[in-house]
Amino acid sequence: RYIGKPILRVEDDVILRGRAQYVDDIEPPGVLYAGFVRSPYAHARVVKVDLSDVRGAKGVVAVFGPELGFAPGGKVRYQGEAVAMVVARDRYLLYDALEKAVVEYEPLPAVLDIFEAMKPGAPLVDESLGSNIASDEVYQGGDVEGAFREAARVLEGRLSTQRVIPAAMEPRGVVAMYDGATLTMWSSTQVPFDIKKEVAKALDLPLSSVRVIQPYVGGAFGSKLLVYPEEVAVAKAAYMLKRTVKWVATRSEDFKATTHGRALVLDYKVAVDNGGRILAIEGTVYADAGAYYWGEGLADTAAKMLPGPYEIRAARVRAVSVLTNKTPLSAYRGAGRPEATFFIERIVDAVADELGLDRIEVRRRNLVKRLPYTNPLGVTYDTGDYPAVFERALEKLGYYQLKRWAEEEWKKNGRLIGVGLSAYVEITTFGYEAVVMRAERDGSITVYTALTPTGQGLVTALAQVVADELEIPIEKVRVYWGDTAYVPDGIGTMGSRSITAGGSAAILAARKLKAELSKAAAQLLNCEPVYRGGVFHCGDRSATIQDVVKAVLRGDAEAQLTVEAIYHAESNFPFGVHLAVVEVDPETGFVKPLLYKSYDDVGQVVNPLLAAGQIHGGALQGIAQALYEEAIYDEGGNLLTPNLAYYYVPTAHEAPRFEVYFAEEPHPSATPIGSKGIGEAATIASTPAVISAVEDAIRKINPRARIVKTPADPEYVYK
Ligand code: MCN
Ligand code: MO
Repeated sequence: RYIGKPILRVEDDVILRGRAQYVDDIEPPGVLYAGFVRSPYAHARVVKVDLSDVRGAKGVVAVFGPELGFAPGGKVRYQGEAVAMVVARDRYLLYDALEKAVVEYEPLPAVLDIFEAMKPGAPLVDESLGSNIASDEVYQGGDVEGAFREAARVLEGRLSTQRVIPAAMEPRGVVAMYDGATLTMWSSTQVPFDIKKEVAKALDLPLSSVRVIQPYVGGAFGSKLLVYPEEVAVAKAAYMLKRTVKWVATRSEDFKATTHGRALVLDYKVAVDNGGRILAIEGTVYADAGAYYWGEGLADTAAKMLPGPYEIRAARVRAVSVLTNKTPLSAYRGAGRPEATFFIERIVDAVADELGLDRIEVRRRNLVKRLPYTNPLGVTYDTGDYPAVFERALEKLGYYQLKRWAEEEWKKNGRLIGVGLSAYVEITTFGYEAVVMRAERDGSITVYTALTPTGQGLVTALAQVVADELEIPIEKVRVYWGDTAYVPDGIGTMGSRSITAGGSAAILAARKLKAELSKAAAQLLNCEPVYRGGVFHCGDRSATIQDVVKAVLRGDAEAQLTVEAIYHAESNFPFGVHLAVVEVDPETGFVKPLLYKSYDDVGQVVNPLLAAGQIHGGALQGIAQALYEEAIYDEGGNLLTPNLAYYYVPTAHEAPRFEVYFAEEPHPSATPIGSKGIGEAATIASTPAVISAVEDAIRKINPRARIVKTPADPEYVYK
């Protein structure tokens, strides 16, 4: 069996030798380069777009203005919004030509703060809405008023998470080629099927004549799961010019033109009894949605997951998404769950402190005791045993030993070391996923998946799953992804759904293929064969997959050697406990993460090496969220962190030491594969664990310190 083993990534040979093709490596002969004229203003009326000098500039092939749908409503709503597109035969000439665009703007007052944006008379980002509130929903359940009446204590406060920039190593980019019959696109995306549908609609082409390929992608983190205006515009240009057109964002362009993440704020009130039991929670989650409401439901997800893994019997949480003159907000690794987890974990720590109880003990008292469990906002957590996993995690992570060690270091050496812990429950997996599988004449198996890996190692994981199901060596399985020509439809890689939804589809396809091969083998061997280890047996006679395929292809049998399976997945809910150890420099407030440990129950672990990799990368992103990453705007809406010189993305150097554990007795999901997602778990659990650790450290010198926002950067920690 391959499932459960730390198989090395089959992707890496290609990637590490520099042979993987990313969008910008795709250079068809005669390719033209597209670039965008972007607004320097965060909010302005577009009075006039004069592109005559651009049209006359050297190397320019075509110029597209507002007619292509840029600056809808005649105004720009965030710095970096496109107002025109230029296509040139050379990249350098393109950037020279872009500077020749003359756009006359009438600047409008920009609104940057969500609370300002909600005030009557605030400048409107979208006049057609009549206010800056793009969405406003209330989620509730249980007797909230009763719980507050009964409460021994009521705690309230505001918690906020900063806006961050996903900053994938590879910026977005797209190539579109039109040969008069087929429009073929390559995009650095998570959603080739969505692009295909939207482009076909925009150009009024049949779906069958649009093909979208997702080549290797250097990271996405949720920021490539929308169909972006540039993708449609480049497709239109290629179609109109009957040429090949490429656009690849520069880093600073990507920082403004690709969606940002987080930026949620919670105002809360909790009702607690004297034993630290949380009876009810009431509050509002606000999202700083940016200039367009693209990241639908982020505040809503955070609201619905706010109770976390705790049995809180009543809740009323409002979710409000507020437009501002910033880059639109959308999914970023965890998309609502990191914020919900940060909020509830901060609240639980506050309850413990307020009542003078141990933070662990308060968690213990509040954890959901029996699964499945429906939280007061209607979300049903599927499987698990939170109390047992929690206790086992405490042991494995060595929480109390580390606390003692930190205390000794403080007493003996004056070191400010803090230990923090977080527990989380999150939602992973949704929707359908498709797999096409073919048995080849040499007995090997070709698998086409609609998943869209961007670094997770899914080619390896799917090969493990298929090799196990067909009982054949993994070398006989080849997995292809990211081409709408080979799979009818699919959703893609997001929501930590891939191995659970796509792996389950692969299991169903392998079973179908086995059944078809078995039918053919029965004809060939003249009996009902038994399948074992890739071979059909009838007494002492046998036929390999290869024999059967050859027979079928010779016309000896009627069988389907290409099968297709679609799996519709229900969501599942991983649970885990993460721990962080940090050291604070009392002179500067600088925080150094020393150690990070995790214990997760994600059902069946398919490949512990891949899963651990997800913890490392995810935790590092969450640590940066806790300590330093931040998209900063000035009051005019200028992005002051427009590139990697000003925006701090963590590197290996900033990483702590990791110890990653998975539950010895996992609780599987109700899917053929039994896994739950791990792709976002550490991004979700790490921020609150790190913040709790920083607070633990600084309390040694300031017992009343309380961290209520991220990032806890040196300036904030020092205060
Ligand atoms: N895995 C496993 N056992 C499990 C669950 C997962 O071995 N029980 C393995 C899988 O085989 C896969 C990896 O862990 O190799 C992640 O699987 P899964 O949890 O199904 O998540 P997805 O593959 O759907 O990945 C999406 C997830 C999301 S939503 C974001 S955002 C994110 C993330 O993955 N973006 C990433 N991790 C990323 N990692 C990289 N390198 N780049 C990104 O852009
Ligand atoms: Mo994601």
